[in-house]
Amino acid sequence: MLNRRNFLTAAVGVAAATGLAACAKDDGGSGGSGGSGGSGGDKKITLGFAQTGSESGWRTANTDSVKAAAPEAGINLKFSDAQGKPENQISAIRSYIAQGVDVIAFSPLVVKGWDAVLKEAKAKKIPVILTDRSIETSDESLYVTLVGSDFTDEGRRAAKILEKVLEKAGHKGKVKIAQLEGTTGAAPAIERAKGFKEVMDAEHKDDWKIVVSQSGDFTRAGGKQVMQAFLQSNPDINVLYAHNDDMGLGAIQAIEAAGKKPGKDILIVTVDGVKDGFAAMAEGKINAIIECNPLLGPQLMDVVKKVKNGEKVERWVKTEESDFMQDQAKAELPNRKY
Ligand code: GYE
Repeated sequence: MLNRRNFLTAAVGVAAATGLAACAKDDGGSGGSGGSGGSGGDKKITLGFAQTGSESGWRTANTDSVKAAAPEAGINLKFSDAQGKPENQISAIRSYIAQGVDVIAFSPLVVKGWDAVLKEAKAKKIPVILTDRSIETSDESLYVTLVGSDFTDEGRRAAKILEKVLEKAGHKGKVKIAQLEGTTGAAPAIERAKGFKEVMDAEHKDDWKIVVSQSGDFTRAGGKQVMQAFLQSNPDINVLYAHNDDMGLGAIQAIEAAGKKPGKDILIVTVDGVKDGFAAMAEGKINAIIECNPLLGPQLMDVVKKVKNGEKVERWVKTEESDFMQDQAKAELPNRKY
């Protein structure tokens, strides 16, 4: 029952990637010299990483993974946390450019607004790697590759697993869905909504309807607050699709406070698969989880080295993931690494 997928992909832009990497600076930031794991020459690679913030359990696991993988790979890491503000991320990237780091990686908070700063990086010949989230740009040469998940597919998988959840619950009648969206303008929010809608429109036009949909900003507090409002405006909701576990967990509190049973009166599908999500699923409060793997650190360091050495990298390095139904939760919980 696990739908897993792994990948490969499109080699578009490899020329741009290698072009950038070939002229990357090698006056390696403040990293000291003689790093053990730097595979190109004897200078340690310095990587500037601009994180989104610490909005969720997923993000904490992602940050820990990046911080642990850098020293293991012999990479000198400069890390910054933008606290949910794109302007902070832009300043962090600018500061990495000023410091002359070898490579910049970042998880773009939102899809738009990066061209100016990325042009500055390009002018200094510093290659940029996107991790986790993608951007919208008219100039594909502004980044080398994206290391992260296929969020549109996660949305499709969420809709497909909801079919199984409804069947298992013996649900009859209209499916009235509340959607808790991620951060407005962020790739995972846009694409998880899009993939879900695609399947819904193609296969369930007559019986499924998203009756309310709003951003809970990927946080527990946001999920709770928005779900409270949903329950007041639409007390007949019978399904919740939350773009991440944390918002789902916040919503569970709101559902219980309203005297309803999460996982029964309201069937719940979330995305991520963090431990707290699995614990709630083991208690019967979440019905299915679409995994989104945050442990991108080792893969990212690998790509950083390749880019720095002028090796070819795929335009999109996708992450391997699984789907889980409630009856798998108890067995899987002890295996969760994040
Ligand atoms: O699903 C959510 C986090 O970009 C994939 O961001 C990431 C998302 C993740 O805050 O929990």
